[in-house]
Amino acid sequence: MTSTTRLTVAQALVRFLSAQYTERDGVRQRLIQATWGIFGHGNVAGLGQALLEHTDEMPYHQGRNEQAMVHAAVGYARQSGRLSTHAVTTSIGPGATNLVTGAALATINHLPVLLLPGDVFATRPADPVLQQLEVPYAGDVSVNDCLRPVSKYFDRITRPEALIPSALNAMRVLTDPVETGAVTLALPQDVQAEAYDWPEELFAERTWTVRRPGADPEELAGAVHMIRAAKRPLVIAGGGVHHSRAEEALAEFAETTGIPVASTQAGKGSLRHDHPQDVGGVGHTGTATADELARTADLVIGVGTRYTDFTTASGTLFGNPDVRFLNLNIAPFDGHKLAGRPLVADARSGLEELTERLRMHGHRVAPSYATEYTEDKERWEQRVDACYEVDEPDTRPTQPQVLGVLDALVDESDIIINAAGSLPGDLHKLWRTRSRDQYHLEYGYSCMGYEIPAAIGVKTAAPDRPVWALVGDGTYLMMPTEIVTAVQEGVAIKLLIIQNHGYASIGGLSESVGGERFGTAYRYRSEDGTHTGPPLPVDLAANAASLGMRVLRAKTVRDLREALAEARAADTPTCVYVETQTADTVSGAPPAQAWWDVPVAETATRPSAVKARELYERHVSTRRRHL
Ligand SMILES: Cc1ncc(C[n+]2csc(CCOP(=O)(O)OP(=O)(O)O)c2C)c(N)n1
Ligand SMILES: [Mg+2]
Repeated sequence: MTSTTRLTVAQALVRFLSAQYTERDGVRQRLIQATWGIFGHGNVAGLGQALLEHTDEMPYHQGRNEQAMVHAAVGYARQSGRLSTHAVTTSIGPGATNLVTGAALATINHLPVLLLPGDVFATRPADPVLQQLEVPYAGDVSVNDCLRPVSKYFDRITRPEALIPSALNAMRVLTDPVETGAVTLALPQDVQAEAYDWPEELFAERTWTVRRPGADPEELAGAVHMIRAAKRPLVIAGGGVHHSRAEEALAEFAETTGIPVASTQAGKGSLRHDHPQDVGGVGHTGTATADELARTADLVIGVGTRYTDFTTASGTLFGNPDVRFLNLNIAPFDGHKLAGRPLVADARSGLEELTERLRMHGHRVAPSYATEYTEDKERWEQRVDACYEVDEPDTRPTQPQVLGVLDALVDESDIIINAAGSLPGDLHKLWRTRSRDQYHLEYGYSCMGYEIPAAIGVKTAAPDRPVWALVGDGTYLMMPTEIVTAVQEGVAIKLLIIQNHGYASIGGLSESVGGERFGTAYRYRSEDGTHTGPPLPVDLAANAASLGMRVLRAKTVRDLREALAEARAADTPTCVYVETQTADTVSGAPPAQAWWDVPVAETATRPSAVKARELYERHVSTRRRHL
């Protein structure tokens, strides 16, 4: 007879989770390292009690906002190479639906996170319970069903024994490099507290191998043939290079073949910025070097990329009439994009196999091609230098100058985190990435507010490294809550707030599409009813200080140098606050080198929109559908 243990569903789940491990390349680690939680109706007596009872096996982190807890878990998972993550438990109702944004972000970015929202009573003794949405036509729907489309696996545990297959499936998906993303186990609160006789084997240590599938021989042979036939090949490195830890394999591939490597936001840092084959960011926020190579490439080799509209300049970037795509991707769905030839494999395995074959053939690009991109790259570097240059250190910096000051301060150990605003574009064009994981941009969901909680997650995974959250004023206001968490736990994140009184990025975009910056400045309403009055007297530095952070205010470039150096050396959570020049205008970085499709009004009375539409139609006419 199998021996059993009598535990509640919540207790069994916590014990089960604390015994799950991942393994890849001979390294084994805990899959669910800790659990974040905000308690309320729906988890306080179930999972809350279980976590209290098992604090030794399952560390608990207290958060302030459910969405932010998911961001922290995602930051931790990304920094851990997707081999370890956190769980997040919430109450029912608003606590649960606050997870939706975080879940979408995790799923889009292929980052594992386990969500454990409380749910309405399975036994329905007194509907509606507090915070229950009643759906008259469907008794089995709760607000947690909002999590279905943003989850890679969803189950509702309406009976204790259903936890067994469901928990195993949840682990399968979290550790599958193709499938991984948000995984949701909705837990009706009566079931959480219900006891059951669990088979002991459920709690035995279990190791999930994170696989590295190699390429199919025919696909590989075809890929080698395509590369050997190409005159102007270009690699586009995406986030899959990092997820697979394929940076060294990519460097070897690039050095062997001389093929230049451009990168997406998620892939930046795949090669160090000073690697001869690194040509920087590609697409709408890319460098002139990479975008010119993309325009003229006859073969684009996508490695671990989803080809978002930023990367393809909304279908207008790849202009060579003969261009073909070869997509090394572990997910067939992405491998087939742009009617490309798929090479379905783990990025590292696939690159190693390609390099070996191409080396056998002694394949290398023409020296003239290498000279061309090397010289172009040198010209772009001079533009970066010009953006960073400071003539008058006693004036307010521009945003690129802020990045220049940070650039001069950091080394390989620093990690910079950002997700939205004008910073992603500036960073993609300008930032000189010094290590494989220095550039932490969340640009799959580009979610304002990701930065601060993600920094806590990253710092938890990399406690000895300086971790910087870079935020605009709009982003800061969206989610400053987790500063309190960093202060409480002594997580010494560094926060850089860039104040420009509103949404500079969207303001610039609005202007370019005939929107006249409508609704994008943080200014008083003027007498004519528009938001064009003076800037608001909001003091974000005082706000951060009120939440417990040490705050350094920098008025000039000179102050900023000192403040950032002091923050870098600090071992408590420290914020640097700086106001940049030219409040409502563009940031001062080089303009976009490629288009991005934001449809402009087809009919309008205001001349700005009419003019913008003309330009829009010209761009649309250059779009290609690759077949
Ligand atoms: C949660 C969320 N809401 C809205 C947006 C759309 N959006 C992108 S950037 C931006 C403005 C960001 O302002 P700020 O952080 O001050 O940066 P700035 O543009 O001034 O550099 C907005 C509203 C978003 N990305 N995320
Ligand atoms: Mg701003």
